[in-house]
Amino acid sequence: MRRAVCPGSFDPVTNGHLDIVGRASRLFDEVIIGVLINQSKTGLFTIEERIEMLREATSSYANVRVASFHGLLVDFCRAQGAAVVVKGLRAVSDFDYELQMAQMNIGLSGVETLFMPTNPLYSFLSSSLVKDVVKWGGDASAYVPDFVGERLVTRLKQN
Ligand code: COD
Repeated sequence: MRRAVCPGSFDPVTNGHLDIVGRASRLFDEVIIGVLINQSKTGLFTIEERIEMLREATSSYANVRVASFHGLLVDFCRAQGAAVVVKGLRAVSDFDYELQMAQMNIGLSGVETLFMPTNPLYSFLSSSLVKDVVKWGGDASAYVPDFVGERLVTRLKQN
């Protein structure tokens, strides 16, 4: 079975993430979304909340599942039986760092990284920007699923 991992923070999931996951799901038998547990960084949403949103947003894909991981991405890939990491590339600015990580990952374990060009609709989109837009009352409905937008409004009102 050809399995791929789409890793990230997903705080929260955006339409840019979902575009990459959807395209990867057509190329691989199974796609595992890996949510990084980063103990040194507090997110807006807990890991459980991010997973819940990802599961809801990808429920129409029969071959996509969601799991969390900590430590090295390559160890997570090995545990999941995945030989490929799929990453979206937004701009040249993403490339430098992504290339370093991809080369380190292949050196560590032989796990390959496949880069997918972002959909131009989402080339400027990140979870951080969406949080900023919603925080200041802007309309992010083109960039996240409706239910994610609602959760953002509720959470940012509380903060
Ligand atoms: N369009 C297309 N793709 C996008 C978009 C967009 N608008 N936004 C995000 N993406 C893709 C990118 O591929 C990105 O890598 C991924 O989605 C996740 O994005 P984020 O912002 O949720 O997550 P990041 O960038 O914080 O995640 C970083 C990782 C968790 C992937 C990385 O830190 C990692 O692999 N950590 C594991 C630790 C490790 O193994 N370290 C050694 C590596 S050498």
